[in-house]
Amino acid sequence: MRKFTLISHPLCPYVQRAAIALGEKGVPFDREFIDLDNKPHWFLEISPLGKVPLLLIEESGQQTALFESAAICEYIDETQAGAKLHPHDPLIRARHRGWMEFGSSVLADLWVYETTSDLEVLKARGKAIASRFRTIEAELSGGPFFAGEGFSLVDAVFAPIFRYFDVFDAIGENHIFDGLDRVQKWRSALAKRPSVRQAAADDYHARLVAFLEKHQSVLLRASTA
Ligand SMILES: N[C@@H](CCC(=O)N[C@@H](CS)C(=O)NCC(=O)O)C(=O)O
Repeated sequence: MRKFTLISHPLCPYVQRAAIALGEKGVPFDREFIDLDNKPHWFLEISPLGKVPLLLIEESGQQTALFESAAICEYIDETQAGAKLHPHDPLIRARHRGWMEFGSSVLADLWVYETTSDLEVLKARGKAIASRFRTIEAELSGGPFFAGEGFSLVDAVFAPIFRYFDVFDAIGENHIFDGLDRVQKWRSALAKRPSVRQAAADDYHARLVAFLEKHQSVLLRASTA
């Protein structure tokens, strides 16, 4: 019997990917939250990059630490029962891996977008993110999910990205999804998915606002309209 523990941070979108994949497969797991500003010694010893998520797997007295969210998600998909989260066809699977990486590039833009105290930087990153979503709009078809009816790891990557905007939209207008009907429908379908809802803490919104305040984010005082 394997025991899973997800080493987490409450705001980390990469952690949420792994939690969503575990949730989709109905796998019970424990979560342990760490302070990334004061990383515990035991964590640094087992995390090669010093980053969350880590998935600790205990089996027959042995513990293995998996790192990197994409590797963790694929391991979960390959070893746990339930609907497959990666396509069977190698060509389509490779495309999905590409879109997962695309999601990581959106996260890189989002980091600057949410932490900058410079309005011009905020506007430029907002445009860059909107452009990324226009690219995705062209890739989406009937929905409700990225690849249609079946939930995939690409959905697990984008659900935490959309969760940021649930908070940003409550702060002010950003127009990032204007005119992107398919992206907006995809975003709403993901927000309703139980695995997505359960992947973040109940106080996520308040924590993200506190994070923005800590960084003196210009998002808190300016609309990019
Ligand atoms: N490529 C990694 C990125 C993980 C990542 O950037 N995690 C952040 C938190 S969201 C982290 O642990 N940062 C701590 C640090 O870089 O010191 C993955 O996909 O797992």
